[in-house]
Amino acid sequence: MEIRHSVCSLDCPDACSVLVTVENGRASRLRGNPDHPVTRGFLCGKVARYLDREYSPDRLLYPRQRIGLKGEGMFAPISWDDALDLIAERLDEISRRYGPEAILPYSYAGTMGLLNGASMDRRFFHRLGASRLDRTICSAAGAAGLNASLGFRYGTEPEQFRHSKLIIAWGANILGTNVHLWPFIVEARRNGARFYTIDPVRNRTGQAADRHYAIFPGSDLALALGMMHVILEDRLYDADYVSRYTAGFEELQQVACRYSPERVAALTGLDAADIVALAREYAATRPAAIRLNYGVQRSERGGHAIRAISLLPVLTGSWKDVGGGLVLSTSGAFALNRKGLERPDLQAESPLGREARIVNMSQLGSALTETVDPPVKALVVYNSNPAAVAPNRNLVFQGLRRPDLFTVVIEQFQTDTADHADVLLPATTFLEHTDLYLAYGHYYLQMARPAVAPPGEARSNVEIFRLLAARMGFNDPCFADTDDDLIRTALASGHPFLEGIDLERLEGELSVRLNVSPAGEPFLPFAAGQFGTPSGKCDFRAGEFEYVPPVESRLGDTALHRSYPLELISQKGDHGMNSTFGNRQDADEETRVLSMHADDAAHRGIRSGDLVRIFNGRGACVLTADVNGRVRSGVVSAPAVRWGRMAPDRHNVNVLTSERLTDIGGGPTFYSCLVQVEKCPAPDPLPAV
Ligand SMILES: Nc1nc2c(c(=O)[nH]1)N[C@H]1C(S)=C(S)[C@@H](COP(=O)(O)OP(=O)(O)OC[C@H]3O[C@@H](n4cnc5c(=O)[nH]c(N)nc54)[C@H](O)[C@@H]3O)O[C@H]1N2
Ligand SMILES: Nc1nc2c(c(=O)[nH]1)N[C@H]1C(S)=C(S)[C@@H](COP(=O)(O)OP(=O)(O)OC[C@H]3O[C@@H](n4cnc5c(=O)[nH]c(N)nc54)[C@H](O)[C@@H]3O)O[C@H]1N2
Ligand code: SF4
Ligand SMILES: [Mo]
Repeated sequence: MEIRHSVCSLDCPDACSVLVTVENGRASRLRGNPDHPVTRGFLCGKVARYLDREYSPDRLLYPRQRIGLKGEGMFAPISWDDALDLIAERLDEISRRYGPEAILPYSYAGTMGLLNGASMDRRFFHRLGASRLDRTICSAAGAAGLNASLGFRYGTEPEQFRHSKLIIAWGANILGTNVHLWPFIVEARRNGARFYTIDPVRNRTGQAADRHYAIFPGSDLALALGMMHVILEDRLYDADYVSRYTAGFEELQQVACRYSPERVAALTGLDAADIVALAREYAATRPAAIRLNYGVQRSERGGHAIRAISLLPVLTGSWKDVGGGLVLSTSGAFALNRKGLERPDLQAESPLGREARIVNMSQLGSALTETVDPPVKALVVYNSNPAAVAPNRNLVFQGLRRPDLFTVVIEQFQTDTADHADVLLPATTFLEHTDLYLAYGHYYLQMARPAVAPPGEARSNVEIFRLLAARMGFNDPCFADTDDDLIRTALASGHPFLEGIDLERLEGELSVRLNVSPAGEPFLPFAAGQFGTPSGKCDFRAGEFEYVPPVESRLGDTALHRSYPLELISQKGDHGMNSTFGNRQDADEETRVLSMHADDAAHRGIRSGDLVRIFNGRGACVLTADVNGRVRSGVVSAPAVRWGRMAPDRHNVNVLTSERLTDIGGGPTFYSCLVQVEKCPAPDPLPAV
């Protein structure tokens, strides 16, 4: 028996340090590393049971070739050699005939590992001259918002939340999606801190809060401006901090003065008195920390909302306090040598000879059905399940089912997307390959070696793209780089946060804190200004801050709202990881539920347990109603993302979501989605594929 070390690769802020018990080459137990300062000896429920996935009889173990119709999921075996030859041949042919931009990679954060997420794959597509994918589907609007205000994508350390006296979870389901922050919040509350949630859905985190603010979906920008209004009017801001480290204060005052508590109450659905009290308490409590998560920015005004919320701790000078400030992501501190890993310069050597066009991944349906010059003729999917997770799923299906589209899918399981592959290749899990991990919820860089051997003929993404590069005749030496070469390249950015961190040190220590502050001292990123904006000052200039309700909201397009009067939030499920555990029973059960308010259910004759049909102009799906007090009237909520192939009607909520993009950043608007709900006697008949 041996204990090996690994890192959870799932798309989660916590990036846990994992101890793997291995007996006779087989993993028998996973647990959280007790010595890791954020993992602190526990894993979430999903990953504590990861070995059922690792050793599942449903794992894809050998390459396969489609024999049935696209979407039907019928495949025959093919050897690795034949599969790679076939892919190389088809990509080459498509590139010659239509130009290389007719090839589109599609990947997201199935693994957060840098090597298997964004290294050899990027090099391959750059050298090919393929279309570049704008990876917007999760955090693009939030990133744009933070960059506009703070200039950096980092913030308060999770460990410092224990010192806070007021913690606001703003669009953040901490117990579900960031559970390793929770012990620090528990510690703070034990020392007298109050804990509030601002969220249209009262999920487990909201139920555990001292106060819950059930805000209208997508109206956070108005609330942030309303809080500023109060803070400014009551002179509760930190005049010294503001004058030293910010620009555009007068402009902010002019905008905020228009957002009186009464006006904001009408826009957000909160009580004016509550807005005033919240703003005063936030500004007067030291230290006060905001855990902002990505829920806020999945709506039409999400980018500016993030921008405005992240100005609150600037206004109050909360960044000066240990246990103050705000965090949306910490990933910007991992200043790795991305260019070296991804080699965008290889595009110059491609048949295209220039930078390739950019395709927004949040509009995959349109990309596959409408794009011309050239049309997308080949799609290579890895680390993602777009047939389940991308918006306007019916349009995505139209694209994926085009007979002339050549689709390669690299997967661990037979997902909705895998069902549409022409060639399906089996991928390793994080327990089976080497990788380097940043985090978006803490400041520890980690690396992992394989804990167990891959089953069957599964291969890592790095290896697959290395092999494909050789098949295509790409002879740049970078395609022969080993995993260790890639790690060394990634670390060689010269950035002070990475100074003294090399492969040998990582191998020895497994997890290394970035040099964001001297050892033992808290990281206070903006205590003395030092914003990442061109001027170094926080940019208050608020010209674009006028709050206009989302088109798809109760205060948006009136005609649309009349037809589809309910705002759907399809937030993250506790048992899932986007669609990753969609084949597990608990995840499937969770994602088949639609939470409704009693009034909305009653006048539709709906009771808990009834099958309901949710629909709008883009599609319809069947879920089970639960009248549970988690949402206010006019809002419904269904955790995402269900595997369509598990559902009796083969659909999930993404048949309802739209390709409309956020105000800034080009992100998706999953949570600005109007629907109607009706009681349905039976599921829709099975669609023909
Ligand atoms: N268990 C679990 N953990 C996960 C994931 C998962 O699927 N399951 N997914 C991972 C991924 S990919 C990500 S990006 C992170 C995301 O982590 P979070 O951002 O925490 O997750 P979300 O569920 O997208 O949104 C958080 C909360 O925002 C709320 N919300 C929705 N719209 C609004 C709004 O307009 N205003 C406000 N104030 N709140 C709103 C939702 O109801 C939800 O409770 O979690 C990661 N961790
Ligand atoms: N309605 C609705 N839709 C959403 C969201 C929502 O909240 N509501 N959330 C959105 C968000 S925030 C995100 S991030 C996206 C996430 O969407 P995706 O990036 O598609 O994430 P997952 O659904 O987790 O699927 C990841 C896939 O990668 C595979 N995988 C894991 N590791 C590896 C590997 O090493 N190699 C290969 N080849 N494959 C691997 C897994 O088996 C899994 O099928 O979904 C978005 N879609
Ligand atoms: S999903 Fe998140 S909380 Fe769960 S083990 Fe992985 S990193 Fe930790
Ligand atoms: Mo995400």
